[in-house]
Amino acid sequence: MNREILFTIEGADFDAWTKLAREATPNLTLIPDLPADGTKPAEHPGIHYCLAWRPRKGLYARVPDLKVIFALGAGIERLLADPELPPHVPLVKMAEPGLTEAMIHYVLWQTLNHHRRFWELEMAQRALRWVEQDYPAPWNRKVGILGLGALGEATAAALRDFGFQMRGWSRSPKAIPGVACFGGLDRLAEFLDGLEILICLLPLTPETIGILNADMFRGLAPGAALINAARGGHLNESDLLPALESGQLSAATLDVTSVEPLPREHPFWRHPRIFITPHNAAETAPATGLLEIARQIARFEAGQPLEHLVDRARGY
Ligand code: NDP
Ligand code: OXD
Repeated sequence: MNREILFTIEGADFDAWTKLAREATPNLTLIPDLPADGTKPAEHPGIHYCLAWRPRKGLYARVPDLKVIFALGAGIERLLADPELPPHVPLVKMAEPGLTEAMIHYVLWQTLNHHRRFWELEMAQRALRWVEQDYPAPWNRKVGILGLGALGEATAAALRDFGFQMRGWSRSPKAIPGVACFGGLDRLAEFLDGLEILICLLPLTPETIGILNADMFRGLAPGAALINAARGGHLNESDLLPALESGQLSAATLDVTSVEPLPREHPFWRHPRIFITPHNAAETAPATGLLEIARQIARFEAGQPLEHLVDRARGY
């Protein structure tokens, strides 16, 4: 099998990707969508697969034989919102070991930051203060993850292995050894009750927009910490500063914000207990991402169902 994939990723180094594709698998050839000389975009008859991230005007009309769209990342809300997205072409979200591992590392880093209040030690150093700190054992720390998909489940398992007392919430019920799982809206309050660190790894859909809000914060343990590594739209941003001021939340880590890059004048930048990272919690690793696409194409061509297929009605 040798398959051509239309490469439509803006800002990516096409030659570097091509080299990685060659190293990762001999079975894929990347085809650039836009001519390097800036001339009129080409038509791509006979190409069945494309790798996409941000919507590109007029793209799909130029790929008349398209059979599957592979998203470069896991969060596909922008691709879904594209009015030109062909309704009958399957859209597959990315789930691959490099992306998952990076997310585990990010969430572990920040979970430890909040669990041990390492951020307080950094502040103490800046103020030349020698402080004493107490902290519970990880198995006495209640940590919960909203979203138990490709990323949430692996992250919950990793934090469990670090000893944390783990809970997870998803739309449908799940069973993950050593993680208390709660399925559906009716079990949300039970999931939240007494949580000390809340992590968001949900997709952004009409049902999850603004889910991180004052109501949710009130359901947590007083002084809980928030880690949002999903999408800025999950957080009702006007609820965050009051929650930090009242002590309902002790601190928050935001990898994502409603406007990115976060404008320089935004108060979140300067808040001593808000930790901002520039939407870099996890990225698809090109080599393993391409291998995953090759695997999915092999399944598809053998008549097996695609995995991580986006359900357009649900929005993820
Ligand atoms: P998946 O689609 O695999 O999993 C989504 C999870 O969320 C599933 O467990 C699903 O439940 C649950 N869910 C969806 N809607 C609801 C709802 N209304 N109520 C309860 N649970 C719900 O996604 P991934 O794990 O691959 O990725 C999650 C998100 O992480 C992405 O959509 C993206 O926004 C974000 N992300 C952020 C990155 C960053 O760098 N900051 C990098 C990569 C991803 P069920 O299992 O029942 O379907
Ligand atoms: C993703 C992302 O969704 O990088 O994969 O944000």
